Amino acid sequence: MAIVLGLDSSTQSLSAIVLDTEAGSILWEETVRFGEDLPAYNAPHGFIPDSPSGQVHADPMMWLDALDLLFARIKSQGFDLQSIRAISGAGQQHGSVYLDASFSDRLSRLEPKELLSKQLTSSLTRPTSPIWMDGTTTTACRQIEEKLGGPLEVCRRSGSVAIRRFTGPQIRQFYQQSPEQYQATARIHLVSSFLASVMTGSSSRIDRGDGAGMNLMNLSTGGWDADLVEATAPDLASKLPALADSATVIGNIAPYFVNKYGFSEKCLSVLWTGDNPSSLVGMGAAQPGKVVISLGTSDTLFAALTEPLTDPNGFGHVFGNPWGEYMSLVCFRNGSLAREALRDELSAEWSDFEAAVSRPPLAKEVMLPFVEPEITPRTDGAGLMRNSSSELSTLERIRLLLEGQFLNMRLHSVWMQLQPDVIYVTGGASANQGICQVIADVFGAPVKRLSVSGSVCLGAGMRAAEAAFDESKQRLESLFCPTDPDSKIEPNRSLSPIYDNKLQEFAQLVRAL
Ligand code: ADP
Ligand code: XUL
Repeated sequence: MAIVLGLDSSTQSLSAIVLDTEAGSILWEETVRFGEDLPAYNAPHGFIPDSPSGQVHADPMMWLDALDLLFARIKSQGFDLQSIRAISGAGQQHGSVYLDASFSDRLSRLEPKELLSKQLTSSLTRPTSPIWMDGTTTTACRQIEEKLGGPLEVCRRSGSVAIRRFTGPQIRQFYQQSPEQYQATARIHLVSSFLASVMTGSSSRIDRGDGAGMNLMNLSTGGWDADLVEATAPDLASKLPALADSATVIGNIAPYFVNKYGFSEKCLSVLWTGDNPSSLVGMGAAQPGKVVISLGTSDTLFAALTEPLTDPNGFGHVFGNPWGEYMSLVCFRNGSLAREALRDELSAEWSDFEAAVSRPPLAKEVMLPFVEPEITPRTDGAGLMRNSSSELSTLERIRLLLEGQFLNMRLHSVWMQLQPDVIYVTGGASANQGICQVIADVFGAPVKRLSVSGSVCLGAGMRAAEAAFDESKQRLESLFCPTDPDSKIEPNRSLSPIYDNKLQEFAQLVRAL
């Protein structure tokens, strides 16, 4: 039984949770918001704004400054970081960091008097990191699929057709557009393995759960797929870290953190995973049976699987499950930022999203919720399309947007063959009752939250305890993943026929795009 730290480097923030796994309690929570707390990076939502069309990158040095700021804050508020015995973390999936041969050496002699960013920035061969919101790699995707013999073959091997935000197509595009920098690159890390490397002071391996989001890993062997790697870029095999099981202890924490923030030199560092696989663990959903909807910057729906079931339509994914076999996932780019955009356009508040469900739905109206380019279905700028032009009130517009988001989710998760008795929700927007009510009504299933919010961070802490000290998964789940007894939201079943009709109407609008 131990004190462990879980970290979550997500799109918009870096969060920490400290768990006491003996008492079953949370000792500390802290968040650094990239936009507010690191304004010098001029990234209000964690990514670089006003980039060329479709390009979404972030500054990896911002993630390092967030680490320094996070630990400085926790220390200055009096929490004794020496008590922590193991750390793990999770990163936003698919994003990649490009480093030259000096990276390992610099990691091994990090100087506590300087910031991490100052000491590691010269190792970057690509100054910014493409993240999951980037949609610029259509050509690279097509080329990889052609070389492999088509999208279905890429999907059969890697669990997904070639996907624009996935790391392989991003690497191919970098090699094609910047061959010299590509050649100077000795290591390509995911966000998760990059931050794990920094925390450990040596280049980390990649967890198979997160590695499955690259279009480079072979799901059935659990290793890099030689044909996919070759089709992606020359010499890529030598630039990729090895893959490893999620429960791998990769070393002790780097001396930098011991000397600067007072961590124990015996503190163990456990491999990091992706944010969605980590959330699966933190929601207590690593065994098949629970369906989770995560409402963060992206909206995702996911569930554990024992067999890799792939999406015949090419939108869904199979990732590794850190505490099981596989997980299926479908991801939507128009999540919280689309809700924020409509909120701001209407000069509304989140309380209006709560109030939007207080009146009956408009039975015949549907809205496509694509404020921004969408991943599922792939569309670059459909906007908020509707099937009518009638005048709407503010609350009606909000409700239609929410219905559109969750009709889209229902439509694109049919392939998972799930029939949830309960849907478990997490992520920033899951605090909103109105949003949860629309989910319950559209899916016709009750919605519940867990007592501990922040399932990505929680999952990282639980993984650290299991991997470093062999603590029982069942015990960790029973301690940290109980449902909040007051949170159950029942669906209004009388609305089910209306939403069944709306789903047909919605599917037609999508087909016409
Ligand atoms: P990520 O982990 O991807 O950075 P979070 O899970 O922290 O994202 O969620 C952040 C989002 O939650 C914000 O962009 C915001 O739009 C949304 N959010 C926060 N509070 C509410 C609320 N009360 N109602 C609706 N959305 C909310
Ligand atoms: C999943 C995906 C996003 C990111 C950021 O495929 O792209 O959910 O992991 O959260």
